[in-house]
Amino acid sequence: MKKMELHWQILIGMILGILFGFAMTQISWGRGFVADWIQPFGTIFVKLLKLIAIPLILASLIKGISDLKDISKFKNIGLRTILIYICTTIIAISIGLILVNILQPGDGISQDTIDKLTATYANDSEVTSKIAEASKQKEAGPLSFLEDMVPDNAIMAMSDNKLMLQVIFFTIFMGISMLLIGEKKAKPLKAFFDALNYVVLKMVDLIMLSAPFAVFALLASVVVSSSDPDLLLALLKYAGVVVLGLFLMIVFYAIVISTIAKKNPFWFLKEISPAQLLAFSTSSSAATLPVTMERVEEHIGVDKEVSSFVLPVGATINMDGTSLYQGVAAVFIAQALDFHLGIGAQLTIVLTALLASIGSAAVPGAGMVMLVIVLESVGFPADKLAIGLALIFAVDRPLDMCRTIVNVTGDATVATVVAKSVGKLGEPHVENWDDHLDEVK
Ligand code: DAS
Repeated sequence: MKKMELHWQILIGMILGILFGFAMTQISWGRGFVADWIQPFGTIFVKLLKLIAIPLILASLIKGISDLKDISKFKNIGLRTILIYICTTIIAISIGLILVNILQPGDGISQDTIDKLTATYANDSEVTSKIAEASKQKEAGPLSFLEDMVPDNAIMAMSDNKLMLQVIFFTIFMGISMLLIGEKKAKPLKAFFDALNYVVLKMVDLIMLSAPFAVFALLASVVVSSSDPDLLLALLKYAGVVVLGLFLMIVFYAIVISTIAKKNPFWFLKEISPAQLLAFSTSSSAATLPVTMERVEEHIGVDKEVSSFVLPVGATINMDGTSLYQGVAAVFIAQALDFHLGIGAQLTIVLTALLASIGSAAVPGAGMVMLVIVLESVGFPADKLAIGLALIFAVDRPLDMCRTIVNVTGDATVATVVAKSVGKLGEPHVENWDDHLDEVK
């Protein structure tokens, strides 16, 4: 009997996890049981994926650059990638601002609901820590993100996923230097990274064998930790505007895949669906990166020369879902707290949300930290920041899961478009995931 395709296995794991989570909320000891005995398996899975993200970036980026015949092609890929990333992020923020101004989810929020949300979350340690983290980032200078990109210790940089940009910087520097010393001298090092690349991709396969069970644990944990339903209901319109905007971004990507990459958009979305489902389950682009790379290279047919640069860079600086969310959340909070935002302020939001999404780390909840910077950029009163974040905190985790899907889908779309534009979009190498897994047996 043909084995079930991976994305169906993951989807079933997610659905069972959600049902199990709800069942556990009906039992007095249920929440504790999930936290103590189920959640750790989800945490271990996310840690395993993050564990191999850095070696994978190192190996595939070195291979991608050292396979190039000349540097100019790499400059070409790099320039196109950054430009297209900026364009998709600006489109995402604009969609968010248009929707939130038309649908006005912040109007009509009762003062009673605001007071209840404030009382519940304004002093929550997560809310206050995000404000503190944002003000720390704000103190840094305008070019701090450039300074942060250069590691002063390559090994240390590889020890922390948040420093992924530093690993990318170091790897590009090393890859270009390998090109410059000539093929003969670089041969042993190139052979090492080629082998490392195969090993790490095999590790992705092995880790993914546990994906259905891991997403069961992750989703059960999210359900048991969710906020009380009536607060969720009060924020339903706001959450609906964000989800509608995210859905429109997926439609936008589908149009781009069809018209520019000349590929069937439904086929494209199906082939990257395991990465999207993991993005949803883990809320982390960094953790999902190894799977995104494997799907884009082997199931879409994007050459490693492109994917090995575009995807790791995208996971750190291209967060279309997050930037759309920041546009909607900033205006929603202003509407709910009667803080008027003119068109000038909203254009400022476009710029700061673009920079904020570049600065957001590819980890759960990062987008909310950068939201503080977006709010401060339009003069939002500092003493109301905690209230503002409290208004959206109850639904932030499920929205983080949704926006991370869009972040990952945007990266995969841009990788496909860039590959098409430089003639590096071939045919998929693996018929389906089963062929991959059979190799693992
Ligand atoms: N969870 C982040 C990511 O990994 C996005 C966010 O927090 O907005 O993409």
